[in-house]
Amino acid sequence: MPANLPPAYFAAEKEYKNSRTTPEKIAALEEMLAAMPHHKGTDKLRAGLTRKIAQFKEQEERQAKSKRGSVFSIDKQGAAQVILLGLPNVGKSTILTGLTHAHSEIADYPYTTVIPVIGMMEYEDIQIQMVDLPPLGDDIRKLPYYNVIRNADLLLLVIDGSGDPEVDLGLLLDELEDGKVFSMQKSNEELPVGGVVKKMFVILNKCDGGGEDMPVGLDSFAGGEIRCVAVSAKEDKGIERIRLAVYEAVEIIRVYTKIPHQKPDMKDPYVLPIGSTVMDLAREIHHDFSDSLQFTRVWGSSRFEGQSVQRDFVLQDGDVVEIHI
Ligand SMILES: Nc1nc2c(ncn2[C@@H]2O[C@H](COP(=O)(O)OP(=O)(O)OP(=O)(O)O)[C@@H](O)[C@H]2O)c(=O)[nH]1
Ligand SMILES: [Mg+2]
Repeated sequence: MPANLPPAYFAAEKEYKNSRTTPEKIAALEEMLAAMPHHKGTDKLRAGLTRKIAQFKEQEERQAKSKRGSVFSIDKQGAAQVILLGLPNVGKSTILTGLTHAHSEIADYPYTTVIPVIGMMEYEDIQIQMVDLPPLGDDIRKLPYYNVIRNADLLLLVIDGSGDPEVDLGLLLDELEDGKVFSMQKSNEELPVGGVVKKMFVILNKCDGGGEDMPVGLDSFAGGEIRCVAVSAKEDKGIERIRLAVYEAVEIIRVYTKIPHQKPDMKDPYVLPIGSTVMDLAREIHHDFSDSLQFTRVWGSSRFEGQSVQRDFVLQDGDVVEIHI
């Protein structure tokens, strides 16, 4: 029996052929199905379309699932990766918004942030990656949440300063310990199998109305175990202290390079861990450089400007280096 298909069917079929994405394909197939008259001659065609729609929907679901997983695998960018984490509603997203140009939804109800939100924080001439994580909650270990935490260079534990900070910090540290993540105080001998030690400090948020009297910078907190920065993200107070404290805590230096007889490039510094040597810098610039390195001159931390230094010379933040190969 002939199918006798109407023009609307062929228009939808054309749309289907031109469609690129899975949702577009599903929409076009559904239009084809809707335009198809109901009679014996179309039964086979109808069954075929229904099957195709089901296959594409399955594919769409698979794609959505893999996307949900991948939001928790965050490539490092910039000089360091820093994670904002804490209990719900403590102001993590407000802090991210204050420190970066990123937009993270802020609301007065808990569990607002559902996937990590990433922003870049400027510190003088470098950029540091900040990640606003969904709050710690009951089902957190089901998520690949701890992969993000274990991979980070620094954790910022955000605590509500208007509540009971000591109790909340205890909860947070217990939660992290359950995920085998420990603060620097844990010595290596005490570490359980699979345990990692992370640099971390506390941001005591919601210290509103502090003005100039607000506790200055990094006061000791929780028995002096973990350093603390008091801020009011809502009133935009203390945010600059976070910037500086993060820079200090990630323990990096910026080193500038110069070509002989030219002015140094003071724009894009090389970022290296504290304690790095001239040799480490040479390797960072190009892996072959370390073999062919002849001599190096340094301006800044060496005793004489432009002094020639050895390969194992330990560089300082702000040094200008001229490498001769
Ligand atoms: N009083 C006061 N309120 C603040 C401060 N910082 C943030 N808030 C408020 O606290 C509420 C929660 O802020 P968010 O930034 O969404 O908190 P969050 O930790 O990201 O919340 P979740 O994503 O749900 O975990 C909002 O109503 C903010 O306006 C602050 O310094 N003082
Ligand atoms: Mg949030």
